[in-house]
Amino acid sequence: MNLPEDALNQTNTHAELAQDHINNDRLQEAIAALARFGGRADGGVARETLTAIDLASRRYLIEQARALGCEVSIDDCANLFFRRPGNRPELPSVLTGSHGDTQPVGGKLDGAYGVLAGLEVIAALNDAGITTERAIDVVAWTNEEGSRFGPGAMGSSAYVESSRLAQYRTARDADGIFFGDALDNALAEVTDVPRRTMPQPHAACIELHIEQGPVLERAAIALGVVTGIQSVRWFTVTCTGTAAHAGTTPMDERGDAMAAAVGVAQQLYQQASRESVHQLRLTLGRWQVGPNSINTIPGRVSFSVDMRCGDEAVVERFEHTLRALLHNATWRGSMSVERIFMRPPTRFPESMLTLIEQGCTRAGNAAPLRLTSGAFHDAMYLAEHCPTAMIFVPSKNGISHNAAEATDPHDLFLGVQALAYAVTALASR
Ligand code: HGY
Ligand code: MN
Ligand code: MN
Repeated sequence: MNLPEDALNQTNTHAELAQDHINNDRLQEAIAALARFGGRADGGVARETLTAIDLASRRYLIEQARALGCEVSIDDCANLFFRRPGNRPELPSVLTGSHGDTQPVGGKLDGAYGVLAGLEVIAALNDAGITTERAIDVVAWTNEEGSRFGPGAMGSSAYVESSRLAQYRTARDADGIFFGDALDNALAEVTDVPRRTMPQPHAACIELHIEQGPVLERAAIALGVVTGIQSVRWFTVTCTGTAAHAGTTPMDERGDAMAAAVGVAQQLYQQASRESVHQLRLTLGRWQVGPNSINTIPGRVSFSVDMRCGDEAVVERFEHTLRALLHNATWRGSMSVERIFMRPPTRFPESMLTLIEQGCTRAGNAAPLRLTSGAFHDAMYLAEHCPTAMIFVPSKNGISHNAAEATDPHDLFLGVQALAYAVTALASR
């Protein structure tokens, strides 16, 4: 959209003013305050989606947003929206934010940083006395992590395609609780918050997030312009044998499900090392053993498979290898595999990358680095809904999904400044 000269000047002025009104002390206090919801003695955060702690943190965010003058609403997947109205309500809003839930042992920043950054941008616009043309929506997505209920990014994927929600409602956590029941319970807690239809049109979406990897830190560059997100697939592999006595059953007469599962796991790691040249990443993060007794031969073992790669052909080949392994297995038990999550690579549009680069360069007074995200994010679904992009800040030692997750406070500040510039420019058009 080509703006007349004076409108273009006002856009840039507003973007620069918003950037310059970001308040670092307020930002750091907000990060510390939200981290208290599920705060751990080791400095990490345990706030899995739709737990009582997550619901309490949501109530806190609602209060913070209302204190900033935002209109708060919630949709059928309990995605929370904090809206700062614009001059022209008929125009699609600009969306920013991230997820509020964490890993079972997570950090203060994964997800939370992006939500709080959006609220800080609104506070800066309030301080600067700026009214944008378009409304700005800050979102806290439900269940991005997918660790309590699989798959990941449930809230954002249901937002862009609401037919997904029915299936998601049947997901169960380790205690057998249905996502649908946890969702209904969460919605019942916020009867003071109007329900919002999903999806809604948006002019653009920008998600600010920590990198969760080592690239920016090794390059000694404070801001990253994310060009896309690599492919991801999740599976559950189940080996079913025969539970039996550990002391009386001869080794050659066992239906040992653990022996079978470990054999498959070893072959998967060998395949992954053959594909490591393509940067394939394999994680077998969750194992369930039945009956899980020290002196009973495991009768049932299931384990999760998380595989990622920038090259979809590599992931496709790996899935084929996995399925062939199970099909050709020769042992007295049975093996099965279920794919529970699949997302091809995401690419963000150049027009958004250029705008993000402007905001990063002005904030950091240095050129940002372009990189692909190794982690998945809600932005991978919003990218199919509206022009979308992401901004990264470095993670210390590249660590995340760990209590030690941390980012230099000044880098956190620069990231929000870059976000303020880009969101305000988009909302002023
Ligand atoms: O697993 C992921 O990539 C995201 O951090 N949940
Ligand atoms: Mn995240
Ligand atoms: Mn995460």
